[in-house]
Amino acid sequence: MSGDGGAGRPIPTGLADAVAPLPIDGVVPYPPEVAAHYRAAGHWTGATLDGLLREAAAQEPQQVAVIDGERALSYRELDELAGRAATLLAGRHGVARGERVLVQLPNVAEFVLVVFALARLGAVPVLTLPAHRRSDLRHIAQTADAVLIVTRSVIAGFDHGALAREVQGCVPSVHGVLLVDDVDADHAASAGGRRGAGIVEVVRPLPEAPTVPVSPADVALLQLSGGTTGTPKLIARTHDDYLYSVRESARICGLGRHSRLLAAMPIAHNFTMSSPGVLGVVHARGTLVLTQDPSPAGALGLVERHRVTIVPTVPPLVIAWLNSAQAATADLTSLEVVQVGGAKLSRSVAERIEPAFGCRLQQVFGMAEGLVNYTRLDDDRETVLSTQGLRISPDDDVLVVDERDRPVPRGTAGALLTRGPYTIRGYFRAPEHNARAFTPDGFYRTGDLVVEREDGYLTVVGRSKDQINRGGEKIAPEEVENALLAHPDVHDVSVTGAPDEVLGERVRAHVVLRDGAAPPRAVELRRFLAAHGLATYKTPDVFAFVEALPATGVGKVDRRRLASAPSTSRGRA
Ligand code: OOB
Repeated sequence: MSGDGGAGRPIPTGLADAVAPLPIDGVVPYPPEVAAHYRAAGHWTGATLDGLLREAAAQEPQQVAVIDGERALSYRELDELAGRAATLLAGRHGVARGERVLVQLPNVAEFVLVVFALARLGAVPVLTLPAHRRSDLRHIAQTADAVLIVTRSVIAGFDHGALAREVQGCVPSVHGVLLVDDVDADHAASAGGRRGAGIVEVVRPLPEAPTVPVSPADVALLQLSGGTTGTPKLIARTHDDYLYSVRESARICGLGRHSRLLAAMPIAHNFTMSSPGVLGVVHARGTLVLTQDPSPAGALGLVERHRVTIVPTVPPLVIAWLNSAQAATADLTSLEVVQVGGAKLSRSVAERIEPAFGCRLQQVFGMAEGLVNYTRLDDDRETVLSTQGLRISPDDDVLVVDERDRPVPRGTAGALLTRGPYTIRGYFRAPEHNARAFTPDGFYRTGDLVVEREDGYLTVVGRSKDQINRGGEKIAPEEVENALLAHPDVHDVSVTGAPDEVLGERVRAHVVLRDGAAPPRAVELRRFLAAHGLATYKTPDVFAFVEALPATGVGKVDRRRLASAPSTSRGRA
């Protein structure tokens, strides 16, 4: 290990220079005395996202940071490229400290590069999923006042360049689109740029941008909430709070320099980013293996090829791997931990994981809003199979309450409320929603029903929020209903979850047609919803045409009755 980072550069401390936090309107701050406690307790260390990479590059310049297909980037290369990409972002797109940039990228090295390039400028990535479409993106870009959209021309056969331009066209704050695989698409004529050149190639000759000093209390990135209303909510995570959860997650999951984490789930998701995920790997100076192909052959093939040690999954993904031929044939001896989270893992599936993969199972119950629970690697078998783990921090306040917010006895099911050193105090620019989603003393109402053991371990037993969890993908019924109501033949609609063995839940739409309208075919309705800009994963799996929607005593739609109704209708046609 070289003392000067191997490049004559001083070793950065990872600690932000003392600059005042940037007030970003709409961020709900931690109360000052609470923040002081988190600092005094050593949870908040003053480290920043940029410092995280700088330090890794200084201490382990040669270590491979990212493997993406046949490409590999060392920590030094990643750090230098991030600095050069920052020069491009600042110089050509005018991106400055505190500004929000919408990032929509698949699991490719450019995602990591762009996130760290933005961090160098003190700019704020807004992490969207490739599956998001116009309706979500427009709302997110508007709420965040995003100045730029960074994406790729095509992801999984879909024209994201066109989508980004469409969003740019309807959101005035967005003044540019940067395609990482065709950087000069916008500038081909004016600047004489060459079409089709990727960001790595284009930025190579550029000088590295210096680090823009930020405050560790600044927003590091914006995550998306699964949402329970018609529009997604934005979650502003600060450097201090996010990196605390990252460091502790890396420790709890046993990450070290030897660790190789396979990102087969969407990389922008909070689980893949921080639990311990991408950032945990950088913290531990391990290696990140990226793939856009989560199939058993693709993913388990990479485990074998790159000697992967840890892999985050959601239940349907791990079920597909368990049921595959590769589970028996691939050499999985390098695996130490298979993490499963995002949705409830059934006991029967949980029991199969350790024998099939020859490694530890770790259950992860987390949320982009903050709180993450893990079963620990040395927990007994019963705990690992039957609980969703224990909170990260002794300062995570966990309350299990009845419908009047009174604590229930241990061992009794109740609603989970939480606050703590890495849990937000309110969504970004959503004061009305915050009044409902947070208690007056700052607890987040998770909407999850849990049972807490004497020792603090939680088991998720249900949900009180209006949300569908489709194998870890979160869907707000209201958003799907609003989209369907725009259809000329639809008079009324209610969207619920329907039980599914693999996904946990599927999306079912109960549709009342206008008088005289013939039931449209499921494919037509799906096409309509796609044209409406609804994300594909939110599109109903099943449409049920009903005469009327059942009502509760107070005249609201009786979702519970609908949810338990047998499935009578058209599936994915
Ligand atoms: C993770 O984050 P989100 O924001 O996509 O979703 C959070 C919600 C939780 O409130 C809960 O309803 C559900 O997803 N959930 C689980 C679960 N993990 C998450 N429900 C049952 N069992 C589990 N193990 O999903 C997320 C964020 C960080 C790490 C892991 C997952």
